[in-house]
Amino acid sequence: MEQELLYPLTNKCRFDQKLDGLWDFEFDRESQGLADNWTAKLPDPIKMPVPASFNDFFTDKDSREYTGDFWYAKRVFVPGSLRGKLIGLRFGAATHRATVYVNGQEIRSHEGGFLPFLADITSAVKFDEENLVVLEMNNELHRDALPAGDTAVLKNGKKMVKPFFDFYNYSGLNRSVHLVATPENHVVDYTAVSTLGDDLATVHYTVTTSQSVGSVSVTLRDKDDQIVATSNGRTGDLVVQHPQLWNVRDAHLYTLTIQVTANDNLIDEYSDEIGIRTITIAGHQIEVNGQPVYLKGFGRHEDSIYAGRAFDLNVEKRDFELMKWMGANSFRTSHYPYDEEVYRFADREGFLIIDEVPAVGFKMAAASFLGGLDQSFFDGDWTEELYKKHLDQVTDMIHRDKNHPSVLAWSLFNEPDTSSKSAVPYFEKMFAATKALDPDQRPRTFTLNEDDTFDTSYCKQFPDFYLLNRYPGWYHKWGYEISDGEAGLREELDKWAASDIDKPVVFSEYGADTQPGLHKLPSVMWSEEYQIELLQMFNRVFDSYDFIRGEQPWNLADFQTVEGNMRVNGNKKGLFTRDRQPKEAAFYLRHRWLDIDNNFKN
Ligand code: CKX
Repeated sequence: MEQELLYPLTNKCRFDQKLDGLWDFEFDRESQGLADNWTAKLPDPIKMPVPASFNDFFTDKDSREYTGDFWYAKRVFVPGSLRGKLIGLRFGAATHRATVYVNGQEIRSHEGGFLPFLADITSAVKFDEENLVVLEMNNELHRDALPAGDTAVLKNGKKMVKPFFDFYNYSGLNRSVHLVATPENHVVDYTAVSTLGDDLATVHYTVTTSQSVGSVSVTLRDKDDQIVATSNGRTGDLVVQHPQLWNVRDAHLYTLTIQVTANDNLIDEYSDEIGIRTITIAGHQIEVNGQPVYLKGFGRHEDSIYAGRAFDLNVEKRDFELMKWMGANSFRTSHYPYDEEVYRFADREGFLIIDEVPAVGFKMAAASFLGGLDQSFFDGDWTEELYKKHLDQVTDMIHRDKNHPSVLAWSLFNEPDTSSKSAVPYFEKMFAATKALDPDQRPRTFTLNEDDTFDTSYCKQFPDFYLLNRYPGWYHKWGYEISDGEAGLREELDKWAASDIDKPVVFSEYGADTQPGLHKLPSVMWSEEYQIELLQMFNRVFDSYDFIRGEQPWNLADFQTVEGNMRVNGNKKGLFTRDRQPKEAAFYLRHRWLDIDNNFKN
């Protein structure tokens, strides 16, 4: 049960209850909790909302910046009606590592703060009683973990994270916790991949069950709840006549229902919404259902005031409304897989997602946010251990998200150091090991940052299409020199154009930090006018090269970062403020995007 990642639901065979609300919470400054029996009782807890990052609730800096071990606990009533089923706790995201105890019994540990995990608590649970659920957690950063960074010990003995990236290390139970129950013989996973014919589509499915007894039947229903195809068996084809295809900003979903029966008794049932569509890369085109698509959208963060990196349905709803208002059709889950609800929104709204694993900070120079470390990242002796965790998280991300029609591609790294040859073996291994993970064979990619150019990157052979993060006009050639920035950008793009590489290029980051309300004529950096001028510069460049097939400025909204001399209370490159109100540039870009069709350049 522990490797199962299907989204929980309640129906006549299954049970799902969110355990959100106030939990007990306590810092374990001396890492003595285990020795002092905190699994039985936290000695002096405070109340902490779940889901939430703990950091921004505190008014003292030691607590906000706390780095190390910390604990959560909650009493959970498990109804007797669930006897005979497998009982689990599903944690949407425990950042960054957690060990689960139930009634004092250790259940399992998990590392990786942005993907769900299931703890099978069947053997520990007491029915018709309250059960004590306790989590020992840790939010340190290390070079052999994702996302990468260091944990320093200050002279006063306190720990501090030193991320090799700029987003704030928001920690805690950032997504919902679910109490779930499934039949012992149950649907463990399914895959559904479509191929298209002439006014006909075939959904090729596989279903895995926890036991081999029983038979499996699969039904597909349209939005009017009419059955459009049925099939029997653990693998099979669902043939749909006159299919309504899932398309960009024109989503059509079908409900797939899997039933497991034995001797005419229903044993388990699982339903999910799927879309019928194909994704291909053809030359320098990105295609959905065989038609070229130009990406307009954003790099984003799960970030908002008070609750930090917690998933918040209200913020998500607002973000989708903003993206729709802008005329966007896509986004990247920079720099980690987001809450599953985000993908469900995107499935319904017809947005394309570049789904990114938290392989961020794989570059010592990125530590420049805190002073810089000059060494090639992949020369480090930590890469063997890191690789294992990295592959584990790519595997889980693909496992979790593979059935979402909205997922366009997998991003396996953000801005890794590829300008040293020592990156190549790591990339070779990672791209080989992940090749067959996705039954839909979506393209795989990663973002190339400023130092990793056409001339300097040793890893250009790996991606199926390119994501470029480029900052002329901001991190170099800024202000009055922006014209040289444009010239430099064109020089690099001319090289891509003249090469024999024929793959799409998407600009996945570019932008200028902008203080909302700061107006200057003529513009200066940080003013609203300068942000518009920088976007105009990039757009001129995008429109001059046919192989550029998408633009995703950094970022949808301002977000919290580490403190430092490059940031004024966060990264301000948002087109929207942190409280999701537009800067002037949002109106400019909206105008451009409403004028550009989804099939721009064709
Ligand atoms: N790219 C020079 C990664 C993002 C950062 C962005 C920035 C960088 C730029 C790399 O996570 O926020 O500094 O604005």
